[in-house]
Amino acid sequence: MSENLVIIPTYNEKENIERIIRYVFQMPMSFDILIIEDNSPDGTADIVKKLMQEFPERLFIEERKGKLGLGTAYIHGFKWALARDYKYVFEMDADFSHNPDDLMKLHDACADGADLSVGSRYITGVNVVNWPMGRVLMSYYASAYVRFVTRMKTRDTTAGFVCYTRKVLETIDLDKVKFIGYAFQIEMKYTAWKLGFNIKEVPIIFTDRAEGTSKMSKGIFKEAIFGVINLRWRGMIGKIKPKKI
Ligand SMILES: Nc1nc2c(ncn2[C@@H]2O[C@H](COP(=O)(O)OP(=O)(O)OP(=O)(O)O)[C@@H](O)[C@H]2O)c(=O)[nH]1
Ligand SMILES: [Mg+2]
Repeated sequence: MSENLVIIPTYNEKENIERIIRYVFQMPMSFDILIIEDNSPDGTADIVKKLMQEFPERLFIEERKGKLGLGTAYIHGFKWALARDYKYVFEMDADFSHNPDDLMKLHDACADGADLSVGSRYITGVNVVNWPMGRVLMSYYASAYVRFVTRMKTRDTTAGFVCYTRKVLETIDLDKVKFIGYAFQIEMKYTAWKLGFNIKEVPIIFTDRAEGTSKMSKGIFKEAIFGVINLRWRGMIGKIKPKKI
């Protein structure tokens, strides 16, 4: 068993899943992979299960009944990781928007003392490749809006390329995490920050997916816009507390 676990949620990623799994397993640092599969109609799960025979004890799958959203997929994965001995737990998309090589940078930031490291698109300008300008601007201003409302210093608050040290996931009350889309990413970072953990941003280049289709929806934006105000409110009235043991 590696001390690193990469959680990859998937919904219809048959074009990407095998390639990304093989890529991670040939990297110089050792990572286990857990796929959280939401019963993709395109047969993503079958591809993973076949690869599991080739990579026993390194590749795992958790299958859920249907598309239940990114946030709950990660919560499921975090609990799975905590039930085992992993020290560093990563979030990564299946679609190569996140360059797997950057997993090592995220790992090193935590090994050097960060409680949580974030692969950030907005440290040195805007590092996004192939997104339409409208989406770049929206994401950039969304991040500014989140910083304004929450007072957090993290620049890329909606980032989904993250390394959590075990301590952070043990301290956050995972059953109280509410949101499922981009707001989930903001909520996790805000909660960690409120609980006193230190967050280190590592610059990455984000590339739009080349294969497969987007699962983004309007509901996810709405959740983020109102969710941020709700988060700040919960933070102000002292509702964000560590998990009771
Ligand atoms: N298990 C699970 N995975 C999901 C769900 N929604 C999205 N994903 C996965 O989460 C990751 C990010 O989703 P994307 O569709 O790439 O979302 P995005 O990056 O905002 O949008 P695009 O890059 O434009 O497609 C991918 O690996 C998806 O397969 C879901 O409901 N359940
Ligand atoms: Mg994507």
